[in-house]
Amino acid sequence: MQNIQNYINGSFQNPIQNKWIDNYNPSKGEVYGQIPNSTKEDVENAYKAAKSAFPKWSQTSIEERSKILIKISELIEENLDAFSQAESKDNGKPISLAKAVDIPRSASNFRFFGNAITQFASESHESIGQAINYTLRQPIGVVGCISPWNLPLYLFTWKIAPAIAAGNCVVAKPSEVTPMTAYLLGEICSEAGLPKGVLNIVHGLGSTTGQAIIEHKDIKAISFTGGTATGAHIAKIAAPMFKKLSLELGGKNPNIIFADCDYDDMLNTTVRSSFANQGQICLCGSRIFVEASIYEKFKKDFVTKVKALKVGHPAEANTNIGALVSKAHLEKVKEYIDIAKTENGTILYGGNKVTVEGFENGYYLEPTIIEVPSDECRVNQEEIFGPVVTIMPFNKEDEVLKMANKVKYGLSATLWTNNLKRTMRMSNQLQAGIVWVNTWMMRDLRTPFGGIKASGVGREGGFEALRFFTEAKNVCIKY
Ligand code: TXE
Repeated sequence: MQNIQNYINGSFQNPIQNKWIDNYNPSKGEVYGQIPNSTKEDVENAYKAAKSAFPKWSQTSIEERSKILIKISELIEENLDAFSQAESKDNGKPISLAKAVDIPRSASNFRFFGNAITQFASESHESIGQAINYTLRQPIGVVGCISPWNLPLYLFTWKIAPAIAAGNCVVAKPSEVTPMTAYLLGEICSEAGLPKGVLNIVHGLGSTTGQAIIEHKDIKAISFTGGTATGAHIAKIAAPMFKKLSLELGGKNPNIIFADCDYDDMLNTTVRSSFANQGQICLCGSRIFVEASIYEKFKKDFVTKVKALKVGHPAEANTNIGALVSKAHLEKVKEYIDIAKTENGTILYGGNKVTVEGFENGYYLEPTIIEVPSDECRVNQEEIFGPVVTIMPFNKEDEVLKMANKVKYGLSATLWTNNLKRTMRMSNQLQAGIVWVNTWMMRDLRTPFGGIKASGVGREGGFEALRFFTEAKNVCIKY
C-alpha cells in the first residue's frame, strides 16, 4: 500500500486527528493507498508554517527565487519516469500522455515563472511638474491553491509556481482523487532548496480540508480550478471575507468546422480535442458543429478514426484511452449517454463500458460520438467531462455562432477555417476566454488563460498570474 502524508514546514507529517481516506487505482478499480483527510488543525499548522516563512521568503532576491524554481523544474524533469508512472496510476490516464504532457508541463510551469519573475516589472508615472508615482507589486502573504483531478500535477504547479515566484507562501490542496504527484513534489521542493514553510501541501476531502482553507481568515487569496458548482460555493464563502479569487471552472466548448478547413489536420486534431485524457480536460471541444456540405463525410471519417482508438490499461504504450478517474465519474458519464438516448440522440459510435482483460474492475468506457437533433439538449448544454462528444450540422455562420454561444459556459472555442475575414468575425464574437483557430491546446504560457460566464473569474498565465498573486501599491512623491 502506498500511504502518503502532508508536507508541512518542509517535512512529512500524519494528520493530527489520524483520519485517512482510501486512494484508488482507477485502471484496476482497487484501493492502493491511504491519504490524510486533514482537518482544520492541519490547515492551521500549514498556515502557521507559511506565515513564519513569509517574511524571509518575500524578501528573498528575485535571482534566488528564480534559481530555486528552475531547480524544481530540473528535478521534475530528472524524475520524469517516476512522476509519469505515479500520475498515470493515480488518474488512469495513459502513461504516454503523462510522459508527453502532464509532467513536462509541470516542469515548464516552474521554469516559466522562474524566468517570468525576473522580467515582472512595476510601473512608474510622472505627474509632470508635480510628482513621480511608482507602483509596487507586493506579495499578498499566505495564499491558498486548490486543484482538481484531471491534470493533477500540471494544474497544481500552474498555481503554486507563480504564487511562490511572486514571494508568497502557499497552503496547497490537490484533489483527494489524485494526490500522488503532489506528494512527490514535496520531496523535490526540499531537494531544490525551497525554504521550509514556503510550500505546504495538505491532503483531504474538499468538504473538510478544502473548506478549512477557504474559511481561514488569514489566507488572503484563493486560486481554484474545478467544477463550476464548487467554484460558486467557494465564492460565496470567500467574497464576504474579501479574499482575492481566481476561479477556473468547467467548460462546454464548441468545435466549429467549416468546409474550407485543412481537412486532414482538422480531423486528426478533432480526435485529440474530443478524447485526450479520456475527455477529462475542461478545454476539450465537446460540441462539434460541422458545415452541412461536409457533414456526412466528416461523420464517416470521424467514426472510422475514433473506432481505431485503443481503450486499454494506461501502462500499455499503445493505449489511447485509459481509465476514467473514478467509479462515480464513470457512472456520471454513462448516465449522460443514457440521457442522450432519451433526447433522440443517436449513438454513432461507443457508449459502452469496456472490460479490459486482467483489469475487469477498472473504470473503462468507449469513446462516444452522439449525433444530436438540437443544440438545446442536455448533452449539448451540460459539461459531461468524459470521452463523449456531440455532433450536428449547421448551414450559416450566424446560426453556428448563436449555438456556440448558447451555453452557460465560456471557456474555449475551436474554429476550423482558412477564411481570414470569417476568422476575425467569429473570434471576435465567440463568448470564450480562449479561441483556437486551426489548432487545439497550443499553449504559450505568456498568454492569459481562463474563461467567462460560468467558466470562471480571472485569468492565469504569464503576468496575469503574477498580478493575481501580488497587491499593487501606488506611491506618489511630490517634487
Ligand atoms: O472538481 P471539484 P472535480 C469539472 C468537471 C468535473 C467537476 C468535478 O465537470 O466533473 O468539475 O470535478 C476541492 N472547499 N472540472 O471533482 O469537486 C476538491 O477537493 C474547497 C473542470 O475535480 O470542484 C478538489 O481539490 N475545496 C475543471 C478541487 O476542489 C473544495 C477540472 C476540485 O474539486 C470544496 C476538473 C470545498 N467546499 C473538474 N469542494 C477545469 N475547469 O479544469 C471540493 N473542493
